Amino acid sequence: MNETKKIPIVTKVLDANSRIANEIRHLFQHKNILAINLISSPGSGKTTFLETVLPILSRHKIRCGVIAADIATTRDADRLSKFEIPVLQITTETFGGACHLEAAPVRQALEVFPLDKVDLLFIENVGNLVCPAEFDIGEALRIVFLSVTEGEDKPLKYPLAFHVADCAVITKIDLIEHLKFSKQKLYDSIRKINPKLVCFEVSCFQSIGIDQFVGWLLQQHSNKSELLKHEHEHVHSAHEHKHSH
Ligand SMILES: Nc1nc2c(ncn2[C@@H]2O[C@H](COP(=O)(O)OP(=O)(O)O)[C@@H](O)[C@H]2O)c(=O)[nH]1
Ligand SMILES: [Mg+2]
Repeated sequence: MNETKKIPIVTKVLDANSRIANEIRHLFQHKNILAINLISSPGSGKTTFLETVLPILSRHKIRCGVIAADIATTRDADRLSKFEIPVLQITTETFGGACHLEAAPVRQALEVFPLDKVDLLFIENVGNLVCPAEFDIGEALRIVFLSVTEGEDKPLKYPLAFHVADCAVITKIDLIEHLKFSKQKLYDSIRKINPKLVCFEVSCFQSIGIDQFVGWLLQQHSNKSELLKHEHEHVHSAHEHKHSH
């Protein structure tokens, strides 16, 4: 191996977040849990989406759990508590009000989370399209949400979130007729950042695109053993990108 290739590896080993994230990843491997990090700006519809897909996944006999992260409230966990699945809220206020999840609070949450009761764990990150994209939390998949009301240029403005995602869910598609929103421009933006990104257009209010998404997710779940073997291939690029705070 030549010298130039060694440097990023050393950086990664020394990076505390990556180290904890890898511990978490090994825990998920050991427990055979597919963990999915949900990233978006506030209000793009992550919790509503979970409220929509959780009952469907339960009918497919997938045992789900949710860790929801918020700066100050437990509102999302409260909304999800009706499903009788393990739900835990992290309020980052305790960790200095961070605008994103880091691996350390996730590891702490996992110490008390009933991991033996879940096959699939959704981790709803703090609403923010910038910082959450930079932190590996040991997940196997990342989903970025973008509601049509946010505008079709957001993938270009927040490239990292789209670059590190495995799937994009375009939400509130029922509102598109009220907006000047060009799907063509959206997909042009997405393709510039991440040509392979799997995209779904959904409306939770009108049940559009939900079955297609669930189909994809079930496929990922059945391929879990393969997904859990890999380190997140985007970890590196995320950490090369300097955190601005
Ligand atoms: N029109 C429409 N509104 C939605 C849809 N999904 C969520 N919303 C609304 O968007 C707002 C924010 O949703 P929420 O799930 O709390 O977003 P989060 O902050 O990303 O978790 C709420 O007022 C929802 O009712 C949808 O499919 N269509
Ligand atoms: Mg939410």
